[in-house]
Amino acid sequence: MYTLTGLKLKNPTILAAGVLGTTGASLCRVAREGGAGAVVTKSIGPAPKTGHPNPSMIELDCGFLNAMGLPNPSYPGFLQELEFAKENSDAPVIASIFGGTPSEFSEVAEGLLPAKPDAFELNVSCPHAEGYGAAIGTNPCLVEAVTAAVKDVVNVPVWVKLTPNVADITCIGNAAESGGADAVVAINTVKGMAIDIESGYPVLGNRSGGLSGKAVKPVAVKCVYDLFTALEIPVIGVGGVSSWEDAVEMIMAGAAAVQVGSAVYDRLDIFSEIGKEIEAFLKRKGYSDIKKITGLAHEMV
Ligand code: RRO
Repeated sequence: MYTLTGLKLKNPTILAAGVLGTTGASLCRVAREGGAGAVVTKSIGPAPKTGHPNPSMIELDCGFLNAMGLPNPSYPGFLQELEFAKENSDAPVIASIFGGTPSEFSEVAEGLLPAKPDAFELNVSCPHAEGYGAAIGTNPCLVEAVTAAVKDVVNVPVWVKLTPNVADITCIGNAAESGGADAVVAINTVKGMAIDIESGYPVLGNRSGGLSGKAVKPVAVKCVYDLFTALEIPVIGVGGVSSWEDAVEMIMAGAAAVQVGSAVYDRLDIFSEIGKEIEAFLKRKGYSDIKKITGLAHEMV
């Protein structure tokens, strides 16, 4: 068992917010069949949202480019799904939420409380969500205010998911910590674009979007490395993790736990596989537990 912000996890590998977090059934499946240590929902907001026009997700050689556009049924529309996930998952269920103001964030958090999520993840970092996401997450004052507003109304852990699309992610991490965050999650997707050269059209319906998958792993590792030094609270690493070696790299940069997003579309049991292989690695190297390698790269001078 691993402990993260007071939650007990069977392994340190967590489903990242995304499409598989859209229903209670899919969340449970990732927890039970996939062996995830915890699962995070798709981001839920104050009002129903259809999202950006198709195509909203494309696969590139180096990862996925998406501009889903925060599609969600709103917090009243998601409550039953969250209740189902909570009743049937064998792992903690984290509610990812978004809003356009601190009071919208606290409204959504309060609205989901009846389903008893184990923690909240505040999405202040979607790169293509006018008025939401990075519009908040690139402004330290807003990040602090949003975090404090949610901390005021809930008594479960609050994680804040950060954008890499800033000059210095540690300023934003510091703001989340000042607002009372229990952990930060780094990183959301990296701004990107693809153009079809036959027609000249941008491929995504929204023209631009966010890049995830293998290409972003070095960006995520550097963000986690910097946040580990700057903050007292745990850093949860996410971005391009598709193997146990990637997970260990993220942990050595300073991650207390790791989220997996894009790679789950290849195989659901990636969570149990990475969890098992991390244990085997620790044993082989003679480390008693994961804490012994968390941030290890910082000691190598
Ligand atoms: O729904 C999305 O388009 C989306 C979200 Br909420 C996010 O946080 N990150 C992303 O790349 N896409």
